[in-house]
Amino acid sequence: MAKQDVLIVTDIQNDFCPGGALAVKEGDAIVPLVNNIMEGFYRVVATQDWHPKHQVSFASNHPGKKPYDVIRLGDITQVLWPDHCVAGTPGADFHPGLQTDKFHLVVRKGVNLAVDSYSTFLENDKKLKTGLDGYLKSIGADRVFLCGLATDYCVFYSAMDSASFGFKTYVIIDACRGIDVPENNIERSIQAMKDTGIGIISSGDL
Ligand code: VGL
Ligand code: ZN
Repeated sequence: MAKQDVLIVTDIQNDFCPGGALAVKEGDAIVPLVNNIMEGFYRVVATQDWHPKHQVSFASNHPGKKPYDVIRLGDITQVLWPDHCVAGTPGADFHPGLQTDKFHLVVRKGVNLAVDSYSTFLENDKKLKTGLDGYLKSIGADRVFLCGLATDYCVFYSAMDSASFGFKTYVIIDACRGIDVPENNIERSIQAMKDTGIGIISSGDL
């Protein structure tokens, strides 16, 4: 891979792995593959879901609601989640098998109490920036490759924003796992990414 190719390792954290608060099926199964993929990249950015305890996306903060209910927050449609990735807790730590020494930069997201953030570029209001677009532009990034969790949420929204900020964007699909709520959400997200011109590739294609 060229120096201008950047790998974004998305949210491979304990709470998204089996036994975690918002476990993604086989979430931990991608860890050896992701470690392997990182070897081929000069620059690796990791993202970390990092929520305050009373984040608006937690069902526990909405009396009468339960996880996976969907609510409207102004203009934003928000899925309510079990409490997860609370800043500074073990659930928010990276999976212990992940080679975190390879990370050049860690972007924490979802830190805003009132607005969730799936994408590692823009919060769910599509306005507040994490600053990652500026970082990538300043290092001259050309192609952005994504892997991690979850295919249909943080990987999906990050890939869509990456493309809209003008980066050639690829999702390494065998190095991702998804939540798939609502039903067939993974398939729909993959289709939407393809329709946007995002490359859906396999690690074997790198
Ligand atoms: C994620 C739901 C809530 C993700 C984060 O990393 O895909 N999904 N918070
Ligand atoms: Zn979250």
